[in-house]
Order: sequence, then structure tokens, then C-alpha cells
Amino acid sequence: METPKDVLVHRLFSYAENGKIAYGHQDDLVYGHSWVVEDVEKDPLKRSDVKDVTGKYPVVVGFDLGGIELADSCNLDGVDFGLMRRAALKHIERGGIVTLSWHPRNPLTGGDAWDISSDKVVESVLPGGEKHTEFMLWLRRAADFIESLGPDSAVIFRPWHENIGSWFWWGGNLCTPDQYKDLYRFTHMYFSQVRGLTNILWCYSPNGNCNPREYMSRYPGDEFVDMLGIDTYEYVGPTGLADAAVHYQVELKAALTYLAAIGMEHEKLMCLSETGLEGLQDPKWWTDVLYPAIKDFSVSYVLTWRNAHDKPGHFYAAWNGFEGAADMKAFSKLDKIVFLD
Ligand code: BMA
Repeated sequence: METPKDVLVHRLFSYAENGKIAYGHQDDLVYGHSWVVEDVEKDPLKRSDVKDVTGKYPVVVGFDLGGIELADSCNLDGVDFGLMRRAALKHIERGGIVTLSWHPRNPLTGGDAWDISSDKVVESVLPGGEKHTEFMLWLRRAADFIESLGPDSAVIFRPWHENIGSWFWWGGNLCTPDQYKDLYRFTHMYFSQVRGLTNILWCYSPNGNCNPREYMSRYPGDEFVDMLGIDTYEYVGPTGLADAAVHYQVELKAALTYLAAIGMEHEKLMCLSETGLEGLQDPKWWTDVLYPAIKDFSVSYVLTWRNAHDKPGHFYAAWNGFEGAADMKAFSKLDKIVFLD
């Protein structure tokens, strides 16, 4: 009998095999560029910036568990965890796919995920470390959330992401490769063996601006990973937009080329786990920049980051009224690109 996880894995493989790429958006359904769900218990969860623009929901919706470790009622971006659960289940009921990331606080310093003031944090949460007991409680709370979605809801979980760069406390200069692998494996072991959560598709998603040797230097191992992800953004620097687009395309194609080779060798799915151009200042970003860079690769899905409702320039998908919306709509109509029907 196929488990819910098998069904999800096959679905993602079939996108790749059929030359399709599913589209995803972070925090879709719970807020958008200029709106936020107020009634966390009763809102019908129909609104979506992506649907406003393209007429369809994204296939993949991402949510972030940051804050769950301290039993906060809302995550780091103000999303109520009860609402997140409802939105995740509603999206799955509509035929969508849910992916979860996690920006937990720094357990050693009390700072946030970006607090890199100590390179002893990973060591401190591993067995024998001074924060291990507390960290077990953090893992328990994250596992409780996933368990609460029920055994029939398979989700993609990508903890300890962007781990080759050094901007999170689990980053490249903040722990050794072995400590990182132990962190990932320990998390996997706790969720799957101690908690018996078999509905999780595990995604390893380093930041994109690394080479294949760096990418694999912290790979936890085939038995702990189902999917190879990569987080790559377009950044506009002093040399301007056109340069930024070229740089992004070169970097993305290089990453997808080696991911495809590693995926083939290790029989893993691949995805573009996070991407985007903040503020979509390029009016043809979707069809001129993103699409040409991904179209020749078996990426099962691409996810653009969130449309913050409280930071007007911080958005990665178009929204109703945005002057560049037509290009995202054109992207949604391309043969290869899949939105939720
Ligand atoms: C970042 C930004 C932040 C946010 C964080 C976690 O990329 O969007 O505003 O808090 O992701 O979602």
C-alpha cells in the first residue's frame, strides 16, 4: 500500500519526469501584500495574492515554524500556529502540497536564528551538550505541530537550511561538517524513530551560491534525505538589474546542473526550495529571468518567498494591483508550469 509520503514522492517525481515544474509561494493563504487573515479560527482561507493575479492557487505553500520551539502562539512573522495548521490542512484538502521551514531561535544565546555570535551553538544542542535537554523540548514542539496535521498529510520539511553560508547559527563557519550532519540526523532520528512520523519528506536545502563540493560537504546521507533543494535569490547590487539577472541565471543554472547530477546518482528529487527577486523590480522577471533559468531542468517545484503585509517592498509574488502582475500571469500560463487546478 502506498503511504501518503509515497504518494507525494511519486507526484513530485512525475512533475520532473513529465517536464513540469510546480509553483510554490511562502505564506500564501495567511496574508498577502496588503491583507492579513484576521479571524484565525473562521476565515475561509480563500484569499491568495497568487490566485488574485493568476486565477489559481500555487501548488506548493510554504510555512515557517520559527517560534514554535518556545511555544509561542505566533511564528516569527506573526502567523498564528492554529491558523497555520488550518491553512496547511485546507491547502492539502484542495490538492496542494505543504512545505515547512524552521527559523528557530538561538538556544545558547537567546537571540534569533540569525544570531551568529557563538560558534558553539550546534555543539551545545547535540547529545552531551549543555542545551541538549532544552533542545529536545524544541524538537518535541516542532514534531507536535507536524503530528497535529495527522498521518494522512505528508509534508516536505527542510530544517537547517542555507547551511553553507554563515548567517544562521547552524551555518558553515558556526559548526563542523560532522556537527551539522549530527544535527540533521539527530532531528531526523527524533522525528521518525522516536516520534514515528512517517509522513515527512526530508529536504536538504543549502544556499545556492556554493559549489557541488561545498553542497555535499554537509550532506547528512541518503537515508536522511528525500529531496535536494537549493535557496537562490536574485540580488540587485550597484551594477544594476541586468547584471543581477545574468548573475542569478548563471548561478541558478550551475546549481541545478550539479543538483541534477547528484539527484541522478543518489536517486533524489530536486527543487528550488526558495527563490525570488525582492519587490519584483524587473517587470519581466518571471518569463525573462526565472523561466529560462529553470525550464531545462527537472526541478519538481520552485517556491518564491513571502509577500509581507507589513513591509511594502518585501514581496516575491505579484499581487492584485501590482503593475508587473501581467508577467506572473503569463508565467502561470506556460505549458511547463503547474498551478493548482
Ligand atoms: C526572511 C524575511 C524575514 C522573515 C524570514 C522568515 O527571508 O522574509 O522577514 O522573518 O525570512 O520567514
